[in-house]
Amino acid sequence: MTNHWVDIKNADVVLIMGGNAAEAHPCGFKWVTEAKAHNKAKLIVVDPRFTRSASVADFYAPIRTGTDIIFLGGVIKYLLDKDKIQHEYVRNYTDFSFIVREDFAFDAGLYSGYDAEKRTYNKASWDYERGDDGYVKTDPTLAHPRTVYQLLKKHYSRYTEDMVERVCGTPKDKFLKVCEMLASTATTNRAATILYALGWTQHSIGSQIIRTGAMVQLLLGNIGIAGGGMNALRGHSNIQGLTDLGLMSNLLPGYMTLPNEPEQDYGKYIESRTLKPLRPNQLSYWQNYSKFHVSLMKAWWGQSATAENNWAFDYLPKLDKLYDMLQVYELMNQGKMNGYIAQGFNPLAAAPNKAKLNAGFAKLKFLVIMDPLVTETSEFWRNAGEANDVDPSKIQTEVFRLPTTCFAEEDGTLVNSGRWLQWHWKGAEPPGEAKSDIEIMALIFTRLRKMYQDEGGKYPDPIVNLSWPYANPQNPTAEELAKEYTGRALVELTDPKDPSKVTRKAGEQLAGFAELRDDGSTISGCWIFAGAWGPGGNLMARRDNSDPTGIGQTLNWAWAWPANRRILYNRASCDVAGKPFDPRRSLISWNGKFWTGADIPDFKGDENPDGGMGPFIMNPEGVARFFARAGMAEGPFPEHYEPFETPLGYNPLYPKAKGVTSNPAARVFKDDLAAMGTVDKFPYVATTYRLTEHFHYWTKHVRINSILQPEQFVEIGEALAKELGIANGSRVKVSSNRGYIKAVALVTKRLRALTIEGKTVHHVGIPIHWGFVGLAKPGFLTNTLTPFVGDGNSQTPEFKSFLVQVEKA
Ligand SMILES: Nc1nc2c(c(=O)[nH]1)N[C@H]1C(S)=C(S)[C@@H](COP(=O)(O)OP(=O)(O)OC[C@H]3O[C@@H](n4cnc5c(=O)[nH]c(N)nc54)[C@H](O)[C@@H]3O)O[C@H]1N2
Ligand SMILES: Nc1nc2c(c(=O)[nH]1)N[C@H]1C(S)=C(S)[C@@H](COP(=O)(O)OP(=O)(O)OC[C@H]3O[C@@H](n4cnc5c(=O)[nH]c(N)nc54)[C@H](O)[C@@H]3O)O[C@H]1N2
Ligand SMILES: [Mo]
Repeated sequence: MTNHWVDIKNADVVLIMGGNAAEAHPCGFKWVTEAKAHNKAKLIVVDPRFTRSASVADFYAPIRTGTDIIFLGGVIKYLLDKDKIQHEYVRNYTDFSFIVREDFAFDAGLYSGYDAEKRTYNKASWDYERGDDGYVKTDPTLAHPRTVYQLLKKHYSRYTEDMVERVCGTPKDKFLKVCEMLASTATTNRAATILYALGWTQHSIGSQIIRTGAMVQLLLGNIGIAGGGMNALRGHSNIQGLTDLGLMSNLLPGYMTLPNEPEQDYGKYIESRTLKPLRPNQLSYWQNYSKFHVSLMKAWWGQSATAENNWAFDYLPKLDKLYDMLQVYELMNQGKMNGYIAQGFNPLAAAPNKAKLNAGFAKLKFLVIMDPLVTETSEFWRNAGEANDVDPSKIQTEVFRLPTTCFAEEDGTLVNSGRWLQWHWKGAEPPGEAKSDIEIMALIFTRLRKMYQDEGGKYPDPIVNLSWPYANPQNPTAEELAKEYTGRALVELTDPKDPSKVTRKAGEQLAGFAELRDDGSTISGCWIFAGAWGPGGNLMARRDNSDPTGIGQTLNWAWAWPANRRILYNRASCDVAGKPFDPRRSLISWNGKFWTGADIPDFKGDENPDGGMGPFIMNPEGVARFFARAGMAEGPFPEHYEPFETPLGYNPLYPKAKGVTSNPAARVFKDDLAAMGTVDKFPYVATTYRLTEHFHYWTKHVRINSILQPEQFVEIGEALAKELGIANGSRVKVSSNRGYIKAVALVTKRLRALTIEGKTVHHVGIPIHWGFVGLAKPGFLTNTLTPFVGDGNSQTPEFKSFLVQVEKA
């Protein structure tokens, strides 16, 4: 979230699109209720299903799955045509006036630089034009035909309200009503927030859907203000912490990136990430990359990371390719993996195309499961009587189950969607043989290290030199780890301007990332967390909910990254001179000497507004981007592509063009492309989702949840049920090109047929929670059906839109 849960109460308009907060985030949803009750906020829900969020909305509009870019692109066109944009904001705080290179082009669904063979782009032309001074050229009049503004206007001119109705199936009057409600927040005294989750992410064009939403918010001046923002409602309680700590295959902690294979040179690695300002007087905060990076390497390898060995740069793996989830199961299927560790992860249930997962696991030599529960993955070899089962007598995979504790049985911290690190305390002793994840990993690590010490190996250095300074090496404490990832001084630090002044004693915790250095004198395992455990102690454990300004800025409750800042880009809540656009919900302001207010300024604290520094200090431009440059896999402006399994079979933006029906830069492998189903055999659009009464695949082990939702069902609209002669409560078989499931039919008014390009399209709704272990009635894994294809940027699978056939069972 750019903002945070409590801040939702400040909104005048709430758009829930691509999520179902009332059911998947019922506790957070209370802030929507607060906004409605105390702020007269209007709630809009856009969803293919009439959800519980929709049932309390002021306005609901249906949409076909996977077409949100058409819808939001239509909103962009509406706002530009009707001049419902916040001019001062857009002119000063975005790249509207920037001039794009002459060789940048877009034609019939493809941007310049496409390589059809490799299904990727050479992105060189996706950039701004530079002047002789090295800075980007601009045209403040916006008249130049290659300004971002002109290109944007041209790009979305095709996204008409008729196109929205034809492609999304959203009736025109409903679409226009949503536009009108959003447009009401283009003024400085009104704010809209966008809340989204998997209905936007789980598509082969998911990241670009989210960008389109962000562009709408920028036009309206809704980023950086109270009650505004782009708010990703995250999933598991600590999934935000997972990405923060760099657990994606290509990330290092704090959104730094691993080197790629050609990047063997440390100097060049650092230089390419130390982004120089693209406009005069901009801060471009990533210029501090080396300070964050060296402090990380010192945290990991201590005295073995020295200036002489480039801070142990050789210890870092260099990526030959991305190792995202889809890649890993592809490699497993190719027989290129020996072992796999699933820690707190049930991939057989959670990943797409169960048959492919099963085939992959069957090729492993060993599979390690770290989990408090028995999972489907740990019993993938069991013949549960489903199609695509493996034959246990024919496979060699050895499965090890290591029982772990769960969060309630240990101390630690969880990062919520609002970026708050909240400490929690152990509430119970673990049962049986369970050990904490930390202890299990420490035990594996210390044994591995001993083997390398005793027996040597190809490259033992990164293992034997790993810094492991914990009191009990076999079981580090949460406190020890927290102090390490937040950061401390290794030696006495002095003020660079006045070396006689000691700023930190050796061993003292640091107050924030501004204190990090690239000379090896500081450590921080995750620079964005620096200060969370500061010189004064553990700020994550704070529980003071006082809210001095009444807008939910409880700065003494827990700690938010970065720097305890609650609302990102909050400099943009003020005009150029530093005066709040909306004094009623002021976050910060310039008092003549420094920035101050209800939040921690997202800016240089003493930067005089006269200098012209932009509010988006992480971007080298200093402003927000409509034109994403080379940042995205499929192009600088989001474009609509159909889901890989499309009910149309063509892209309605260019019905005759080849190769642009679905995302030309998606994550997909050859065999999986061949396994896509077509509309002649699989005529209905399926989407998958969760229920309030279950949490994924674990609560089926809990008696009360299994009583609340005992048996697998699929939702079918009344019109389709009638057409197929299916009665409510009867059993149906739902198949895709990859397999089938059988479940009870729930015939409902909540799923209505849509008219798309003149033909009737039905949606089928499939909850995800059933499987073959647990107390609930055994069911089929929903992911038997889903296609093995993902977003080109995040590699998130397309769980939300695929084709199925439905028959009586
Ligand atoms: N009770 C409960 N709560 C949970 C979870 C759980 O398992 N149980 N899981 C947690 C996790 S890990 C996550 S990631 C979150 C997920 O939170 P959500 O994303 O809110 O959960 P989903 O049920 O997947 O809901 C997605 C919604 O998007 C809609 N949708 C599908 N396709 C489209 C589309 O193309 N466009 C639009 N506009 N909408 C679409 C679906 O109809 C559905 O209502 O929930 C978390 N909360
Ligand atoms: N078709 C379809 N597929 C989906 C989705 C969808 O919407 N549709 N949603 C996707 C999403 S958003 C998600 S997040 C995934 C979820 O996929 P998973 O994360 O694989 O699903 P969970 O059942 O939440 O599995 C988490 C496991 O962690 C275990 N666990 C709990 N606490 C601890 C602990 O402290 N330590 C360890 N080691 N284990 C612990 C639980 O017992 C559980 O078995 O599913 C994805 N798959
Ligand atoms: Mo999730």
